[in-house]
Amino acid sequence: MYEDEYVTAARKSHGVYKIVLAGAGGVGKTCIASRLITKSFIDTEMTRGLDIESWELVDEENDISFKLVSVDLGGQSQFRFFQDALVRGASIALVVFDVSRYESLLDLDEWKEIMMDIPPDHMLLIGNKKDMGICMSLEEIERLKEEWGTDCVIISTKTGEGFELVEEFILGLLKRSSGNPDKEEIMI
Ligand SMILES: Nc1nc2c(ncn2[C@@H]2O[C@H](COP(=O)(O)OP(=O)(O)OP(=O)(O)O)[C@@H](O)[C@H]2O)c(=O)[nH]1
Ligand SMILES: [Mg+2]
Repeated sequence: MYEDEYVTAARKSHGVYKIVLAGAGGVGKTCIASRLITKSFIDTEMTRGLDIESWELVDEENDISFKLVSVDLGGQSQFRFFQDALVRGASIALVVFDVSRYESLLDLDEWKEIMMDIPPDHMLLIGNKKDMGICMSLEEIERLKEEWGTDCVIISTKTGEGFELVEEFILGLLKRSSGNPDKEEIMI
């Protein structure tokens, strides 16, 4: 066994977690998922209904790893009829809007209903495309946070600005959930 493989095998694994990405078409969900996995910005095409990826997230500090399965939902409304079922059992939800496109904020109402079974502290609102300029007020973003009962981060997946906040949110939640064996089961 090579040293790297040995280190990976010796690291304690903390189960499999499902992470859902939701939000209007074109807001950057697939780019966020790719950046989480590859640590770089990869331009993508529209998701036709659903994309699934899996990867391992390593917490170097505590030498533990988490297996993540991302369920990246296509934002176009024609796919909505089968997406409710795909949200079930998610440990984490990233709800994305585009800070440079006001309509993407209005589309979140529809997603709120779909995501209603996920506890608010397991959700993060993400205002993406900060590099394109922000066309909504801070008051509107505060109102959104209150309405959803969640935190909200403003980031650019393209430049990477603020992206560490998304990674920190995910790792923090996984570390808190890892003591709970019920969270180790996933449903897709
Ligand atoms: N300028 C800028 N463009 C971005 C950013 N994130 C994503 N994009 C671009 O936005 C477009 C849509 O990104 P996607 O990740 O495919 O969006 P999506 O939400 O998955 O879209 P659907 O699959 O249709 O729901 C692509 O052309 C990306 O390159 C960002 O932070 N800044
Ligand atoms: Mg997509």
